[in-house]
Amino acid sequence: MNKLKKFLNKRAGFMTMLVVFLWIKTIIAYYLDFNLGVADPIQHFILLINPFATSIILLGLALYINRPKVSYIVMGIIYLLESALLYGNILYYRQFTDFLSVNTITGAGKVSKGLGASAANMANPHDVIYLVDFIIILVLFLTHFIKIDKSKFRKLNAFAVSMAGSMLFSFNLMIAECNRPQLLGRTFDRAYIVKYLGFNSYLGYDSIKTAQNSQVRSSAVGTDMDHVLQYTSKNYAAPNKQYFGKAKGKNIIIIHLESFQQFLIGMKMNGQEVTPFLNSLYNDKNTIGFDNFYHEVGQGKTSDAETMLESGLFGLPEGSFFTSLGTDNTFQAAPAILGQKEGYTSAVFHGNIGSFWSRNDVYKNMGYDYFFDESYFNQDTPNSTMEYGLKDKLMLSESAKYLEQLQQPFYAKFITVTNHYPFQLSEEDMSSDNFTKPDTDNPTVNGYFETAHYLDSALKEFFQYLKDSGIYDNSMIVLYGDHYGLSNSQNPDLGPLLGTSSEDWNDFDNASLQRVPFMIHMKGLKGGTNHTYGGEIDVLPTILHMAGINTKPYIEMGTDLLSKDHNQIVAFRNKNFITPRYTVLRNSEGDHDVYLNKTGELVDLTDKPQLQKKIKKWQKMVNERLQISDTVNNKNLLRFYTPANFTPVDPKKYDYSDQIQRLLDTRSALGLKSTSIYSKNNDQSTTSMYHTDASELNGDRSSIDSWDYVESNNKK
Ligand code: GP9
Ligand code: MN
Repeated sequence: MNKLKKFLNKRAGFMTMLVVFLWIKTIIAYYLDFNLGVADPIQHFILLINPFATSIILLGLALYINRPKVSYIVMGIIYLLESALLYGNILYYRQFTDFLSVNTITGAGKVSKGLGASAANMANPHDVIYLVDFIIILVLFLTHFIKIDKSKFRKLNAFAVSMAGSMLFSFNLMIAECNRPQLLGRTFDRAYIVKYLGFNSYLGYDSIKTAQNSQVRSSAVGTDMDHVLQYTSKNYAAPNKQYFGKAKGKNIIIIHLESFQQFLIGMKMNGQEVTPFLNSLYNDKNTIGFDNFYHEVGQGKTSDAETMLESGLFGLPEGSFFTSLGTDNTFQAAPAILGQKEGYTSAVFHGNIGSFWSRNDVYKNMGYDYFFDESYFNQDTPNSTMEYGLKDKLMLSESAKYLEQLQQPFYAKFITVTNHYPFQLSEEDMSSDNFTKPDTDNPTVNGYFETAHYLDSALKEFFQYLKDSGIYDNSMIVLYGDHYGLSNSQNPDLGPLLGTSSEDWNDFDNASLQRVPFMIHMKGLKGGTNHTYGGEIDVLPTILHMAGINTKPYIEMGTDLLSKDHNQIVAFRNKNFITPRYTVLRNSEGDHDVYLNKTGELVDLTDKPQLQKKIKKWQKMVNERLQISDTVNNKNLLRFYTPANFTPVDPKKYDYSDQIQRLLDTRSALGLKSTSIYSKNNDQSTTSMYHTDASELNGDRSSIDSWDYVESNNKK
């Protein structure tokens, strides 16, 4: 006891006690109050150590102060602020399942909901745990168990403490990066940064980002839009009369095929089709199936695909647009346009946590009426979820009970996840039709075919339901692959399955594999395979034209794929590009490697000055396109521009926390005028028309059809 007393009466000893107290509180909060999805032992370990580094660095700052009393007071203030940040996050998380960012704390953000009065209602009896330390410290001082250490604290020692903190931080960052590569580069989820690096680092990181953003923004002026408007009007492609308005007034169902590449379409494995249902859909006479359609995502992967498809602008050169700017930017996106022009109700269905890619904020800016994230789905069934959320068969089948309540016409997006890296299915989900995956030495490659096969089977069930419930007859269904599933490093192992040896595999082959499916399917649509070159950036004008909406007033970087004026130069996010004839990639020296698409051979440019000139011209066009998009996004220029007859979206009007009640209220308020499938079906549910062989359910739908689970969750 005496030893302890002696130790605590030293300045460093007192600081150690504060570090330990903060650590205990944070760990309790991690496990008791937050749902951080800690999966493996390494993640538990990271969680246990991550509060140390930054609290040592921060509290250690007080050690540099000479005057003992001041040093203790400053240390106390830092401790108080740290505790407040922790408890503030706890309260905030209880209400919003999210963490405090700089914008939420200062109340500056557009969708930010500050810690208002309601936060106080979020207090819990067990919160006393977070006060105990203060009582202990107070008692220790009052009883003179601890006194202020009057001796001098050497600067060198203070520096040693800072160094120790910094080294610990580097170690923490290193194992975090090993466990989750590109943690800070992609910043997919605030919860991930907190889980790996703690609250202080998250707030520090967020402050840097926020400061950078606001600097770029504050320099922007309304006239910056002039150049952008000139560009979009010059590059506008008028709709094709044959298709314009063909889907007017119909429901639009967007199906996001996770990591799904075009090469899977039509492919056979051991004599069996990998994706029999999608193959039949692709070849259906009512489907326009594109075979030269490319994904154009950057580090923001799924979120970049969503950005392009719905906002008509590219993702960013680094990181994810959704997480870095999407929570604050002004959008003129598909849900709002369709809602305002044609009265669409919009909704997203996705079996992952709502904060992933900051979707719960970005969707509000886009004007999405509903967002059914994982909390709206029953996850209690054993084995129902994987790393990125609920398995597709469960998510799609459970969505039916919400879909049937939406007022028609609806714009509904379904984001699948099961076909996501590492492409591992559990034993029970392996196909009952004995699909045998390939047997290469690379388990990721092999698994990819199996999860794709699963996704295909999930979609088959979904389509059958759409048909049986009658939704199909009145809907346009759009399917797209968001990005590659197998990365360039895996591709050589895939080569032999595609008829190219691993040794001969090259950059042209990698670029060709960036093709993803894009299909538009609608009863009565004149379909066929369309060889037009295009990419994700072109989807928004294509769909809006199908819906009969004039896209001229909107800032869209792509052009309608069905238009005679469509621009067929496909720009990748890294500025490489593809034309109908050539694939143009910059090599490590910064020169262009030009391949002929037809044969894949490298073109010798030395005696082809004409072609050289053309390449330069195309490159300039590609750069301009990407750069204009980046300027609009970085400077948040759409806040200065409102398209004719468009009302800016007010994100504060959207709330995804009590959607069940909202669906019910809307239905009863409309009475006989309600247009939902449920109402049209004489107030009868259609969920029994959904048949799934999802193994987790054992044929019993009761758990997913009932609203009880969600309602009880809602009230929590
Ligand atoms: C998770 C999912 C995956 O919600 O959308 O995102 P990704 O890793 O493909 O970008
Ligand atoms: Mn994805």
